[in-house]
Parts: sequence; structure tokens; C-alpha cells
Amino acid sequence: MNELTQTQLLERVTHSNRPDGNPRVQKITARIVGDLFRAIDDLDIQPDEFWAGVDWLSRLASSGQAGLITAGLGFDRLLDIRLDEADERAGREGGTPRAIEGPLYIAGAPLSKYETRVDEEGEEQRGETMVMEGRVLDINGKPVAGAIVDVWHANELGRYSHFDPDQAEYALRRRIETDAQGRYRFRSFLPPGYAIPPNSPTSELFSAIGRHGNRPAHIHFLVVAPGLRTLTTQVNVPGDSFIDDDFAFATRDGLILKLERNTPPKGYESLGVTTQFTRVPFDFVMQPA
Ligand code: MBD
Ligand code: FE
Repeated sequence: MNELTQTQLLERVTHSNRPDGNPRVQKITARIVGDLFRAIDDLDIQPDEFWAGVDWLSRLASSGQAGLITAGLGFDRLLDIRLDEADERAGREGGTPRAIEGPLYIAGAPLSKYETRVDEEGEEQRGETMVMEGRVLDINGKPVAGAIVDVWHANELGRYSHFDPDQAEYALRRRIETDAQGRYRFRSFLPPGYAIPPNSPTSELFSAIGRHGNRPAHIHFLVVAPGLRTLTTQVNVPGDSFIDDDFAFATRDGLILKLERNTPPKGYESLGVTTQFTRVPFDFVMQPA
């Protein structure tokens, strides 16, 4: 009875022996543990290899990088692909493509109506000055007033506030409420790309598997409006060498910005733009809820 084969052990591990379990959790756990038992056997994983993996998982958890490794191993994009497939089966089409949220969103950023600066007034130039502007529309092209456009991007060193002790709370994070014509606009600078933190559990695994940890320059958005399906997406700055080789697989056709360089500043005084700048037109198109 207490001498077990591998099969008997798995059967015991995944067998429910009290009445208060969650059937869904039981099913998923049984499947994943079973797959891992099989991997250990098939790959002849040795005890030292197994315990090195457990140690790595412990360090991953305490580093707060669990959501970073999921992106790098493709799980975040996988979930998006599956949503796209479900939409296709249901005949739900149109709208701005979704892209992964990533692990660096923070709710509750300062809120403005129609326009704001996302960078700080009065600081020296941190990159190419840009104004991104456009409208939030439904799939029939009707402007959506009162939509909340939540935007966040990296600083000039590729780091995000809240996760970086050198930045102020909510730095480079803002929310903008669209005006009566569904318009939004904001001033910031074109951010650089992102690289995973060196000397971290994520970089340790990525160097061992021979993959880089770079993301192309991008800006994140979460767009919310009553009656419409919440849109989580990212846009890419064109010309980045990692645009087709993103660590997190988030780049998508239709999300690569078109930059209008050397735009005269007329009409942008309220954003403090006084010299030629880069205008970035972009409309967000939202599906019905
Ligand atoms: C990022 O900036 C990011 O957007 C994702 C998805 C993963 C890591 C860093
Ligand atoms: Fe990001």
C-alpha cells in the first residue's frame, strides 16, 4: 500500500480525499503535476536539477518577476491569441488589436480631461518630444465621449515608475478623459525600449536558454468606456531593431505608429510645445461590450 509506482503516486497526489475542494483547481493541478511528472521521467531530470529549479522558482517569486517571466515565455501572448480565436469563432471583429498588459501597470494614475502632459513640466529634454492625439471611436466610427485613456510608458532609461525607486509616484502614468468629440491628446517623449533587469531570476533563465530580454520601444494603453469592451493594447515606435523580435511577443500589425516629424507647434500651446515636434496620430477603436 505504501510502496508506490510513479503512476500510483500521481493517482494519490491528485486524488481528492476531503469534501471541500474546488473541482476546477483539482483538475488543473492534476494535469500540470501529471505533465511535470512525465517531463521528469522523459527528460531524466536529476535531483540536483529539480532542486535548482525549485530554488529558482523561490527566487523568482520573491523578486516579483513572476509576471515578467510569463510574458517572456509567451503565456501573455498565448492568452491574447486565444481571445482572438474566440472572437473569430463568435464573429466579433473590428477595432484596435489587443496587446498584452504586461506586469507594469499601476491603477489610479492622475486624471485629466482631453489633454495632459505625461512627462513633467520644467524638466530637461528626455527624448524626442511628441504629442500623441486622436479619438476614441466605436466600431461604427462614432466618437466616444468620456472614455478613459490610461497611458503608461518607460522613462529614458527604459524603467517604469513604481518599480523603480528613482522615479516619482505615477511618473509617466496618466489617465485622460475624452472630450465631447471623443478626442484625447498628450505630450511626452518617445520612450526607448525595455530590457529585463540584469542579475535577476528572469535574466538568469534567459541567458541559460539563449534568449535576449529586450522589448522594442512601446507605449501602453488601457481604454475604458461604458458599454464598450475594455481595450488593453500597446503601440510601437517604428524603426526599433527589436520590433519583430520582442521578448514579450507583444508587437502586432496595426499597432506600429506613424510619426509625423517636424510638426509646427501652432495649436499646442496648452501643452507647452513651442518648437517643432513629432505628432503621433492614433485613434482607438473599441468593440461593443
Ligand atoms: C515591459 O515594459 C512590458 O511591457 C512587458 C510586457 C514585459 C516586460 C516589460
Ligand atoms: Fe512596457
